[in-house]
Amino acid sequence: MSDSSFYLTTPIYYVNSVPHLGTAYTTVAADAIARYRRMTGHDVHFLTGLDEHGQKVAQAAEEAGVSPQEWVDSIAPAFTEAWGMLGVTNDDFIRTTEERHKRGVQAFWTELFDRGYLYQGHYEGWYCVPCETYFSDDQVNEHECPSCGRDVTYIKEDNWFFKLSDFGDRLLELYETRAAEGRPFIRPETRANEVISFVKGGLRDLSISRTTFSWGVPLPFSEGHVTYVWIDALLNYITAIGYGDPAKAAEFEHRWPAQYHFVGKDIIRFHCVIWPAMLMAAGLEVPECVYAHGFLLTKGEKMSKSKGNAQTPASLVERFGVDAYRYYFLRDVRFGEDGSISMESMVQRYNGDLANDWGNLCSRLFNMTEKYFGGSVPALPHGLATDADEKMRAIASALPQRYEDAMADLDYGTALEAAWDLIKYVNGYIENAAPWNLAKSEETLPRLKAVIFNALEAVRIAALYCAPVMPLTSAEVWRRLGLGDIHEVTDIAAAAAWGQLPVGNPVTKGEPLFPRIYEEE
Ligand code: ME8
Repeated sequence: MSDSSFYLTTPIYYVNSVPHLGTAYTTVAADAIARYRRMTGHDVHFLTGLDEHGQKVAQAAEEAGVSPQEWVDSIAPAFTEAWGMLGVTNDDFIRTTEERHKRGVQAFWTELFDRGYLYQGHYEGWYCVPCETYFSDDQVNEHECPSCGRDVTYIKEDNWFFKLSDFGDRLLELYETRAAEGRPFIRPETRANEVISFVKGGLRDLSISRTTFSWGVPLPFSEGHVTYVWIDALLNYITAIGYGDPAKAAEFEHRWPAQYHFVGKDIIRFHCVIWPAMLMAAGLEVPECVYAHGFLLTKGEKMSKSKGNAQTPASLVERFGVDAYRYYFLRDVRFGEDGSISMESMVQRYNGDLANDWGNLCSRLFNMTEKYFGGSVPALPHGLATDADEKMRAIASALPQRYEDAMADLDYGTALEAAWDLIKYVNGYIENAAPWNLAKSEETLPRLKAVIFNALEAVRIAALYCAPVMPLTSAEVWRRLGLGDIHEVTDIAAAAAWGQLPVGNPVTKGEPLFPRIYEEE
């Protein structure tokens, strides 16, 4: 990985249903980081995609009376469309049925085979098709999957195994040394204990192939075996950036290891135990960090396809708009922890933070600029700075570091709060300065100019720091301030330095950014 390379990924989602608020949550959170890191000058590569193999897909296709490929092809567009609608700026979209992926998976198996980490054996035990997970007798109670509660099946197969049990000590050492170095492999760190005790409990070798169906990537050295779907899926993180393709060796070298794998806490063991062990076995570096966030809950329950309470993002976007959607989930749910979501809290956030604080500030201010200065940025008179002006500059100057610290911690709420401190201050500043009174006399004209200039400048800066989460409205605020494309900013801290709003720039009023929503609508 080169210094500026910043590779981040989401899980690749199962194609057994369309995107819902849960899968959108991980994807939007990753997008906000990708956008922010582009604005801090990083060479970002943001990957998402689809997990298209496995027994579950094969069964779903059979029930639908189509081939598995036809089945996955019919669902894939729902994901690309949903991510497009949510303003997700992934640089690549991998589907595990693509040739580049299959080639990479086979290259990986050849490598592990040559290194002596694979052997043939017999598997007998439980399997949950919806979770695509193996379970031992002691994990299964009354034929129920310990993870999703649905029925498990008993399978007996001659499979290939990966010597996962060889890696317990090396994994524990990884968790420990990384934590000691202050760059934990598993985050939030509160989740590490669960993984550590699982590894300490002793790892069993892992069955990595299936023989009773054929919908998967064939093992290159053993006919009739297809790759176990989870292993197939994990490899997407390297096949997408060129692993196994000699023509892409330089790209792989540049991008790998990933900075972040964003996942939900449901799939932490796959990512924090099996995945790093696979990489170690292949002689590859492990990622910088696996971040396992919490669940979105509705009425106290995990939102999921299997519970039937999964909602699609479209209806919320229709009502609130894309930016408010993104804002709500990142502002109201503490990343890393479970969070309850509801229509009431969404309306409240929308009306309070977005319509009242941010949207209203822009409307009032742009209106006043038009009214008092014919819609052009007034010059800031020299030597008239008041304490209130100084304080605003101080809040604005502290914003870049506060925001950076919070985003480095993936603490979106605190990052947004830092931006909101500025927005709220400007609202109070305008209220106290009362430009409508200053406009009444020639004598107070210089002060009026100063107040409007300072407030516009603060809004310019606030828009920069809203942009990773609310890209559309931030771009619009910059347009209304007569500025260039906010998405082209590659040094956000330098762009946020005070005093860069060009005097005389045309300022336009425009429609309200966040029209108020009434509960009964
Ligand atoms: O597990 N709250 O795919 P999947 C928050 N294909 N996030 C949620 C959520 C909720 N209620 N529900 C789902 C798979 N998610 C595998 C991944 S990766 C190599 C293979 C998010 O479609 C969260 O990120 O079941 C979770 O980990 C993921 O969707 C599961 O997606």
